[in-house]
Amino acid sequence: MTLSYLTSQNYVSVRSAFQQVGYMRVKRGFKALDKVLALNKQQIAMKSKPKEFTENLKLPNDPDFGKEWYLRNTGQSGGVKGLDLNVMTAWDMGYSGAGVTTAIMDDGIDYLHEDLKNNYDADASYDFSSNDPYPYPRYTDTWFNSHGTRCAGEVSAAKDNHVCGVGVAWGSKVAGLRMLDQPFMTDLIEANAMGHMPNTIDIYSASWGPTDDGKTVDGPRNLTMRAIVKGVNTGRKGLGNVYVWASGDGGPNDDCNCDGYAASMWTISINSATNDGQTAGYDESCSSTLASTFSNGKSNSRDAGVATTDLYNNCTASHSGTSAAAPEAAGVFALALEANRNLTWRDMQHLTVLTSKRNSLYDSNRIHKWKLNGAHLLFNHLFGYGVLDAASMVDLASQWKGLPERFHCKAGSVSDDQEFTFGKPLRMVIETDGCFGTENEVNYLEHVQAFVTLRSTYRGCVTMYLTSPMGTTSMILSQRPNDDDDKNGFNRWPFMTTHTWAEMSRGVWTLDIIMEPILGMKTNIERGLFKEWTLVLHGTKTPPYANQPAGEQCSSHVVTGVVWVLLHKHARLSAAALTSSANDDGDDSCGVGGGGGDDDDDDDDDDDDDDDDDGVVMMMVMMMVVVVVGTIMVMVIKILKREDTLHDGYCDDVNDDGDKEEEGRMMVLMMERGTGGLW
Ligand SMILES: [Ca+2]
Ligand SMILES: [Ca+2]
Ligand SMILES: [Ca+2]
Ligand SMILES: [Ca+2]
Repeated sequence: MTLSYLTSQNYVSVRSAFQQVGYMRVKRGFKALDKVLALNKQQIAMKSKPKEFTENLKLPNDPDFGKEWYLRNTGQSGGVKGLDLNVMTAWDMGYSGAGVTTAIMDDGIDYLHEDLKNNYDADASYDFSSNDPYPYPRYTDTWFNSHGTRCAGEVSAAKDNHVCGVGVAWGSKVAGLRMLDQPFMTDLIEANAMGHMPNTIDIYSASWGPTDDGKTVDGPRNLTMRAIVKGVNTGRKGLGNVYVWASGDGGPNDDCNCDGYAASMWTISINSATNDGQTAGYDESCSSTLASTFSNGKSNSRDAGVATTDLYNNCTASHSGTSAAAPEAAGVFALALEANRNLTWRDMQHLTVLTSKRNSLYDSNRIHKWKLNGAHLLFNHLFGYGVLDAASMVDLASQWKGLPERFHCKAGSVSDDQEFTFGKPLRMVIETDGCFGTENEVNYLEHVQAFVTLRSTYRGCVTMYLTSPMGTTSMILSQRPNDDDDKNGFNRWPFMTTHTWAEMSRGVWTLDIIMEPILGMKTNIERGLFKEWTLVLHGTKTPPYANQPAGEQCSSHVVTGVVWVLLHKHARLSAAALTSSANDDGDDSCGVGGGGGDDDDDDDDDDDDDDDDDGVVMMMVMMMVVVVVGTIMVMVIKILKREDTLHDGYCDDVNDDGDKEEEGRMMVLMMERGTGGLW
C-alpha cells in the first residue's frame, strides 16, 4: 500500500512506503437488532396515524416532521416546548443550506433513498472502505450499517416531498465518505476521507472515534492530523473546512478530552441534550466541547429519539447517541454558510460560541452548573456554550465581519518530577504576558491547550483543573473509573478548553492535579508522577469582536434577539453601552432591556433550589402596589431590583458571585473598546 493509491489517478512517484497499522474506530449509537426492529415497527404504526397540522404556521408536509422535536419542539414526546434548534425561523428567513455540501464520514449512505437522492452529491462522494466511487452501505441482517444514512437524513433530507422527515439544511447537498466499514481503521483511510475534495466539501461530519470504554487515550495519527490541519488551513479555498465531531458516547465514566479528535481545536465537538434539557446517560463531557444539539430523550416515549431517514427507503424515529447530535450541528452550519459564504472555520466557532443558548439545558445531577467566564460568556462543562440556535446563527452570520488574525503563544512550561497521591495534590502556576511584544502576541483567547506529561499507578484516579487569570476553572480531565492504565500515562497530551473563550490571556494560570479514590471502588493508595506541563494560548492580538455588528440593526425581532444574546452573552453591556459603537449617548433605541426580558433564554427552568418564578412574584407585587399604596415605594424598589437581576442575571448560579460579575463586565468594556477606552 502506498500513499498514492487513493489520492491520485496519476501515478505519483513513490518516495516511501509503509505498512498501515490497524486500530479500532467505533461508530456511536448502534442499537441491537431486536430493538431496531421493535422501534421500526412502532414507527410504521405511527406513520399511519393522521397528523395534526392545525397551526397556521406553514409546516412541511413530510409525515415524520411532527416527530422531529429537535427541529420544532412543541412538547411532543414529553419534551420541553421550545427546546429545539430554532430552524423554522431560519427557514422562514429564506435559508435552507443551498450551495453548501456536507460530507458524512461513516459507513455509507443509501443514496437511492427517496428522501436523499436529490440532495446526494455523487461527485463529492467516495468509498474508502472498498475503494470505489459508490459509498453504498454493505448489507447485514442487523442493518448495522444504517449509521451514515441516518446522519445524512438529519442534515439534508428533502422537504415537502411527503417522505420521512426534513433535514436541518434540506436545500444543502450531502456527500457520502464510506470509511468505517472494514475490519480495522487505518491512518491512511482516515486521512484520505478527511481531506477528500476540500474545495467542494464545506463541512465534514463525524460521529465516531476511539473506543468509548473509558480507558482509551487516542487520537488522530500522523497523516490524519496533517489532513485536518491542511483542511483547516487550505480547504474551501483557504477559508478552512469545518469539521464537526460527536463528543462521544462513553457516558460520565469517559472524558472526551482523552479523545484526540473531539479535543482538537480544529473540530467543533458537539454534545447532545435530550428533549427535556438533560444530558443522556451515554453523554460524554469535557472542556473542549463547544456546543450541543439533540439526541434521544430519556422519556419513555419511543418518539423521543431522533427521527430521520433509514436504510432501504425506510424512516426511523430512533437514531441515537451523540452520533445523532453532530449531523444536526453540520446542518445548522450549512445554513450559516449559505448566509455567509465567506465564513472561515474560526468564524464558525465564534458564531457557535456567541449564538448558542442555555435554553433549558441543565445537569440533572446538579454537578455541572452554568457559569460565566471572564468575558461574560455562559458555559457549562456538559453543554459547552449551549444549544445551537439556527435563527440566531444565520442572522449573525449574515452580518458577520472577519476576525482579526489568529496567533499562537507558548505561554510557558513547568518541567519537574513531582509526586502526587491521595490527599497530596499538586498545584503549579505559569505566569504569562501572552507573548506581549512578540509576533505571537495573544491577548484575547480562543482555544487554550495544556500539554501534560504524567504517569500514575491508576490513570483513572487523576483529575486536572486549569484556572485562567480571569478566574475561570476548566476541568480538563475528569476521573475515569475504568482507566486502570499504570504504564503509559499521558505523554504531552493536549488537554483543551474552550471555556476561557474571549478572555484576556495575561496573568497567572494554575494547574491543579488531584488524585482521589474512585467513589465506590476499592483501590490501593495510588500514586502519580508529574513530568511536564506546557501551556499554549491561541487567539488574537486585538479584540475579536471590535468589527462586529453590535446593536445597530434593530429592525427585526430576530436581530434584536441576536443583539440581546450578543450583549448578554458576550458582553452584557448596560443598555447605555448597547449602541456605543454607533453613538455614545446611551440612546436605547433597540429596547434591548425589554426585548431581552421576553427572550426565552429567561426560561430559567433550572436546577437550582431557589427556583422562584420571577414572573409570578412580579405579578403579585404589582397587585400589591395597586392595593396597598402605602408600601408602593418599598415594593417598587424591590421589583426594580428583581427585574434587574432577571434581565441581567441570566442564570442564578452566577448571581451568587456579584463581585466577579462586576469585574467581568468592566473587563469586557475594556475589551470591546480597546484598553485605552473607558477606563
Ligand atoms: Ca462501494
Ligand atoms: Ca422528506
Ligand atoms: Ca470517548
Ligand atoms: Ca473539538
